[in-house]
Amino acid sequence: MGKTITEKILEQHLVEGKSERGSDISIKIDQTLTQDATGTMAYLQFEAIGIPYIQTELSVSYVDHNTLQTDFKNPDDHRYLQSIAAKYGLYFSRPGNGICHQLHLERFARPGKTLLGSDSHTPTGGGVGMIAIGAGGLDVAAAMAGEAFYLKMPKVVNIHLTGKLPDFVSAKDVILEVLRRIGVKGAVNKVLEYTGPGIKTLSVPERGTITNMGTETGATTSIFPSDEITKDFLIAQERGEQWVLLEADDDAVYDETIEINLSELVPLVATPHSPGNVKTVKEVEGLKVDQVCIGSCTNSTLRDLKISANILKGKTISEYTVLTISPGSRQVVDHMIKSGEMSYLIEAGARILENACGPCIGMGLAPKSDAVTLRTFNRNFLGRSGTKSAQAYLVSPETAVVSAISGKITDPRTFGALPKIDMPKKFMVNDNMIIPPMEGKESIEIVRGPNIKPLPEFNPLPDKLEGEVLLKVEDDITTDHIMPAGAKILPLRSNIPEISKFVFNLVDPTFPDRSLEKQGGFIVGGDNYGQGSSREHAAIAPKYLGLKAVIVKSFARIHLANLVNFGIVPLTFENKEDYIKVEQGDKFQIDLTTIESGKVALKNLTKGMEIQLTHSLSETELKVLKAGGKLPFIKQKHVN
Ligand code: MIC
Ligand code: SF4
Repeated sequence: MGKTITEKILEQHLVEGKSERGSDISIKIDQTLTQDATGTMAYLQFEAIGIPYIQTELSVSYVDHNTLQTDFKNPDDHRYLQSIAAKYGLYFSRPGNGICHQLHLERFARPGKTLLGSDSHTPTGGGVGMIAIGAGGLDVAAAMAGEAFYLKMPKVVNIHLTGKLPDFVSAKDVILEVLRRIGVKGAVNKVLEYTGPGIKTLSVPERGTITNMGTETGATTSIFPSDEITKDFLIAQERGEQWVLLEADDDAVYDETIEINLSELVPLVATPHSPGNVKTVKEVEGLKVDQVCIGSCTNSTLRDLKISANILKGKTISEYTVLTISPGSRQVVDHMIKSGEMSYLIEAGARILENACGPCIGMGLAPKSDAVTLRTFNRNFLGRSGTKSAQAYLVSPETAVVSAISGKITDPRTFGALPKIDMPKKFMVNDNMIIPPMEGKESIEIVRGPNIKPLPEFNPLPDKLEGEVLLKVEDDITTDHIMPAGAKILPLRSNIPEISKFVFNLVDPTFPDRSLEKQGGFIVGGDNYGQGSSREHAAIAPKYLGLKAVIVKSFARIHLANLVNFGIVPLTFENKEDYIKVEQGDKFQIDLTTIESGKVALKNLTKGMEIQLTHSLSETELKVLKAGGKLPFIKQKHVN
């Protein structure tokens, strides 16, 4: 029987388990990446594991999230990360160099390899035919220490592309079409694998846009084949020798197939406040736009900036609209400057920002009150822009710039002829802002600023959990709800006591105090709890406040793993209808002695009823939970 690309790579990297859909497996990780907002915690954990040198083929520490330096905290963290990289043998990408996923695709992603990144958009690497997975920082720290990565053998969905994108319709519209069809929980424990003649019309950066935002479907990852187009991209990045051919067999068996004819696609938009609320641009056309932001790891490639610049050439943006550009990397900027195209952006009135995440994560350039903000980004969750009353819409660069000119949401196909852009045969490669692993590492001292607080320690799991339902929430709660980001909170990522004061800040700001006062308790939620970011702070900080278990209809993959990693019990209602039988303030008693059987009884003492709970935890995950989390679990292993 033929194999999918996903199976080929996973089987080559299999450490434990069987290559059967749904079974628990572990795989060897070749490469890791971290960014600064998750990296500080990941490296504190790596230090705690106590391994003298990284065990991966390649690990890179990027700085791209916390680049707004309003005080000492972020620059102190950057120094810490640089000293860690030097001591433990990592590449260090300096602040200003660009966004981790864009840079990794340009400089390090390799077909056929596995990559684990402490950022949910790590699947961008799937654009060159690698299995690139987002995970919590502790899982990445463990991978750097040589531990295998545990996951469920995913189902593989064939996204079969035919045709060719019409003018003014681009890669972003492809992934928005996927989201329109399957929604934000349509691909949990699945890999989206792209096949068909249509893929030959998509360059690697365009493929990267699609695999990047595949994260918003809940997918474990997304992947394209490694073909001649991949080869040309790697040659253009002076990495031609790293190319290998990697395609699915003709008789590969997929669990599902989604047919997309690229020729039939139209400009699409994700409306507030979910990437899954997809409409055609035509449906929302005419809405006045206050802010347009081009950038983020989804759409900040040279292709995206070139098309934006050439549409804007000789025009001026609307007097009511602010336009920001945050380029993906220095390579992109270098090309734009040398070709003269950067001037088109500047002359049109764009505000050029740093090569970093920037407004995507509310790090500056928050929109005005009640603003309509049109973004080429991948997430439009409530409040993420930094302004709670703002309405964020996600679109392609083409729709974004045409709308910036008109000052209202505009179907870009009304613009006229699509300007032609020339892509270089060779990229301007300059790695002088990536510091390679150094010699003489033993003598290197780790530099810690006062904002870096030691890791909190947690106890092994007891047999019985007792407490109150501290919060009851709906479906699709994101990690941005649980542990918000933005310019004020992100600098506290290496300080758990401080950051925990902001848990559920947008939902119920009384949560941290109530939780501490009651000595912890439970959260009850709906479907897809914890979707979005990989930030393990959405588990560590609530754990610090005393959270014992989360009981929901269903979980998003990365958050579920993060809960286990920090000893919070993730349970689901056996019967989803039981969700309505529980209220905030109810007193619970949960008996964990039967957890190995897959079932757990919940006594609702307030309502005087028993509710059956269940879970999907593997044997290893149960052991991790019992040890009180992954760090004590790994330490135990190294001692034994
Ligand atoms: C995001 O886009 O939400 C982030 C910020 O990149 C996160 C990581 C983090 O919270 O640090 C992600 O996507 O994993
Ligand atoms: Fe950065 Fe935004 Fe990409 Fe997250 S989604 S890595 S914040 S650019």
